[in-house]
Amino acid sequence: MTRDLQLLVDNLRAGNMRALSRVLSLIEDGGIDSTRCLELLYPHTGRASVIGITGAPGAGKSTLVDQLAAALVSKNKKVGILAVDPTSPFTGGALLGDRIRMNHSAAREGVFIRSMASRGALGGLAPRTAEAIFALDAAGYDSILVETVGVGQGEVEIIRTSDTVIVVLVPGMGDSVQALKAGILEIADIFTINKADYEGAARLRKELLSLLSLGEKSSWQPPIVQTVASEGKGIDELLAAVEEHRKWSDSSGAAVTRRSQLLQQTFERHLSEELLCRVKRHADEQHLLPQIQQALAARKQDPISAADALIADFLKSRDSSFSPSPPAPKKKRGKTKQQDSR
Ligand SMILES: Nc1nc2c(ncn2[C@@H]2O[C@H](COP(=O)(O)OP(=O)(O)O)[C@@H](O)[C@H]2O)c(=O)[nH]1
Ligand SMILES: [Mg+2]
Repeated sequence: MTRDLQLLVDNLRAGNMRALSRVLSLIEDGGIDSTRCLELLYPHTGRASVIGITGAPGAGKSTLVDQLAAALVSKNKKVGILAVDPTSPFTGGALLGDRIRMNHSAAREGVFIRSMASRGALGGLAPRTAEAIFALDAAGYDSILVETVGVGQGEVEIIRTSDTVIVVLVPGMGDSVQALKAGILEIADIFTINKADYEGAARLRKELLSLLSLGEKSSWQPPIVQTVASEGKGIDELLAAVEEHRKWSDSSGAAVTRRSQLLQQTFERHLSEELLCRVKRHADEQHLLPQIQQALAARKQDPISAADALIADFLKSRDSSFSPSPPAPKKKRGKTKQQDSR
């Protein structure tokens, strides 16, 4: 299996898009193959520049992404697109819409598009965006564009995977106030007022400037770029702002800090996901859950001590299975290392 994965990663590195798709599926599924793949990919990462595009549904993110991709391709960049849309898990209409809207990109050489379903709605797991970025990075994509809908904590987390975050606002939608609420203002490196062909672009710009003047002062002041994505207007200015931000990040040290924070965050996320998964599996295998649920329902035990007791039980079972000279096996606890590893 390991040799197969090595071959898969070699093919991905050689530019085979099918291998890249397969690796992304493994990553989305999680599990041991995903872990092994990431291990093989990781030494080849750290080169790509990641641009996050966030904003309300319908703001024109996909249209912008398509235009940005086209502009980057014309500068001989290899472009990868990750569309993370929590409002359209698996078969949602918006997903299909995105595919159609971005089909210019799909047809363009050097552009790879992947839609990632947010697992938020289904299982509470954040989509493995950071890991997917590793795969595209190792596959030699110079620029990776990540599109997400800017609502909720999950998306803020996704957008932190980016070197530069573009927040897309639209005139006449009361966006500036909404943005402030969702904490989006804080994460914006660049603002785009898209649909600048609509009335109210100048007013939105003014509102935004006054909101920004209230915020913390930093050596980077987010520029505000006006675009009409559907007509390809303002795209060069937007890319110039991205380039400016990259230069500032590199020279100020912000880029290094942000990337190491991302690695730390990915480490912690995996740690908690993996531990939760293992403890739950243990509870399942030992048929502990009905008992716990009953005790909780009858208010015989509080939820905190129930969780602590389960963790203690899990750790005890691990101790006996990992101990170099295990004590006499307990009944129904004859767990082996193999059973427990993913
Ligand atoms: N008038 C106008 N329409 C736009 C502009 N940009 C995008 N659109 C349209 O807005 C709609 C939503 O765009 P889309 O890219 O799917 O938005 P997303 O949900 O943020 O990804 C589409 O019908 C686009 O053609 C723009 O700058 N001006
Ligand atoms: Mg979209």
